Amino acid sequence: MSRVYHPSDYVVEKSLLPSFDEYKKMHKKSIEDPEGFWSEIANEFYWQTPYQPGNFVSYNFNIEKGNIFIKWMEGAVTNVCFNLLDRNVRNGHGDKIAYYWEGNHPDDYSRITYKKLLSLVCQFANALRENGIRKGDKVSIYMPMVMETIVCMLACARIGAVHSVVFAGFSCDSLAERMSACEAKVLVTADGAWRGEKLLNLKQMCDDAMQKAKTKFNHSIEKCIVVSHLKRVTACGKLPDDLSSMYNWNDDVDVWWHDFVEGQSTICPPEWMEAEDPLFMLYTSGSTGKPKGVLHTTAGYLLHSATSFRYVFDYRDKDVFWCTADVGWITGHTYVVYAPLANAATSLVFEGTPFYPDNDRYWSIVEKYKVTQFYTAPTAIRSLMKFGDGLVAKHNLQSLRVLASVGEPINPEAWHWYYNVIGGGRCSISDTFFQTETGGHVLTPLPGATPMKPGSAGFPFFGVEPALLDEEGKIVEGPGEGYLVFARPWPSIMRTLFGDHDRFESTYFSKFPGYYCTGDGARRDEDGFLWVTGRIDDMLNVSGHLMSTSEVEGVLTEEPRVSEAAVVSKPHPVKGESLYCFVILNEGAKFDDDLVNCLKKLVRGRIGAFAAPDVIQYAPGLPKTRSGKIMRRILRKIAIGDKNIGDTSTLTDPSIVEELFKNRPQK
Ligand code: 6R9
Repeated sequence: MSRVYHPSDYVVEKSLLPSFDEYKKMHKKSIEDPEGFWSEIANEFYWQTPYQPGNFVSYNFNIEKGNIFIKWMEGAVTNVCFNLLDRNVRNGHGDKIAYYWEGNHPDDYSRITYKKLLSLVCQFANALRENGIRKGDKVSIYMPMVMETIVCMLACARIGAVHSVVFAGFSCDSLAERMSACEAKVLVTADGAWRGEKLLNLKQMCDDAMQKAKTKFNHSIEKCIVVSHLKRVTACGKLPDDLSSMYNWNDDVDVWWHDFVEGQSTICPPEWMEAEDPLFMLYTSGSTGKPKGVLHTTAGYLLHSATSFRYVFDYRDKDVFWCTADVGWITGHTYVVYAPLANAATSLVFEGTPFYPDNDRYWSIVEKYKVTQFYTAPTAIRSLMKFGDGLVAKHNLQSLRVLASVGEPINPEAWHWYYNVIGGGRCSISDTFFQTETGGHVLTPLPGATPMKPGSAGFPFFGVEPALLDEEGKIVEGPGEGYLVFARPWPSIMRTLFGDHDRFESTYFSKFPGYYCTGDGARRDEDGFLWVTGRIDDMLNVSGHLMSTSEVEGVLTEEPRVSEAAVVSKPHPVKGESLYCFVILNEGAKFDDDLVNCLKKLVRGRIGAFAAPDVIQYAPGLPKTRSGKIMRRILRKIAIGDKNIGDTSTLTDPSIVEELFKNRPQK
């Protein structure tokens, strides 16, 4: 029964794509003639060796016919950093602002032009080269949202090193695991950073991670490059008088960023890269076992990220684009770093939180910089909605034209608030569905062109051919629900999981031969709109952070008092989902507040603060089938207190269900 919203005249007037018919025509061309469609876009970029016509894309998506592979523009040679910076400077954008930087404290801000960014990138790239970093070497990045983070990523791209950014909210265990898995030679970090009034001891986390990497994974970091950040920003809480007491310093490994780049030339010849050479990898949680190193390559990622940015945000010259995502996520990689720069855009990088110094920080930033496109996550929208409309009304948000959302399904209530209160009923909303694995948007409305329904991610982006499949792999035509899959590659789909092509094939291509399987479910309505309904594997999405239930269960059972654990997702009004954990105890162990607190702390420490469980429930046993499988469907019902649990006849001990209902913590 959802209403259709058509793009307002305000958006349509000068839109790059002013009608739905125009979208359909372009989408059709992108499917029928990928080479014709994408080569036109490729022509805007610089190629050291141009692509060979006729060989634009080759792939195998069918595991029954052999190995899965995807290649775009084979034979072409280029450098992504050169296209983002040198090309734009040569085209007259040297003095254009690439980024406004807004610090955690409102008194801290700066800006940087394309020309200046290029020279900083070259200096850092030269320093990396001087220290022996070459094409194919891996660089881990554990940083706050500061300019050096972007400089470092682009410097890697310039010399062909492969960066692996680890979100600075991850624990030192997670960092140790990720930097060892990618065999990083270098780790780049900062001494610390403020998030609101909270001090993040980043260097100390890196010290612990380097130690763990050595003892647990036998992996050593050659150089740890540290940005001296705390001294140059306003302290938002207590700081030790002697900053050096916050961390260890090992002269053999640690070096300050400013010393590292000292005396380096601002000119650095790029490493010319093959179209399918790796650009970066980014770790994401897998439903079982270790995190997956999603690998993206050069030419295809450049094409798709640049194109999606242009159309999905309807970016125009003089616009100020703001994506609030941290660069530790794919959204930050693509839509804070690579895509805006590929379009010579001006964008904003924000270091802080929406709640500091006040709950209207986002709106005051929109007003201060006259932001035209604002891109955030439903969890942020929901948490800001709670403070009412008054805080929004204090600010002039007239500059906004396009609003966008990413990370999880946006509930219609939040959508309407975003549309009416933030967008004043005048802006388009792009509900962008994508994944670390897809590199860029794959389902999304396009401002000016696509009608919108609150909560629907709309239609496929150019080059993307979605399908819904039932459990048997049969295509669901017309209205219906099923597994969301894609029938062909678009340029920025991942190419492999680093070091584990078998896992790549089995995770994404084995369930339905011939298709890339997203792991999400989706519904198509009678008007053809697609609605992503959420994960269908054992994954949780808490405030847009993906994690697997088995990952959390593994941590819970590390506690000696716990013998078995089962984790399910429980709907949460702000976070979208939250963790509800059942634990079975070892003989003689007691379930008390101490245990609950220990377990919560353990999960925070092992995975990250965002993973902290909301509820831990004592379980005398778990509902299991005769084959020993935990029936999570029933646990999810217990978590929400819904006694309507359906058939329990396959359980070995149905009485356990009643006991678990009785045991629910009273909160
Ligand atoms: C970009 C990003 C991917 C998972 C994805 C899905 C969920 C992302 C969504 C959405 C509904 C949207 N997701 N965007 N669900 N509507 N607009 O978040 O990447 O961290 O890899 O997560 O997030 O479940 O499969 P990533």
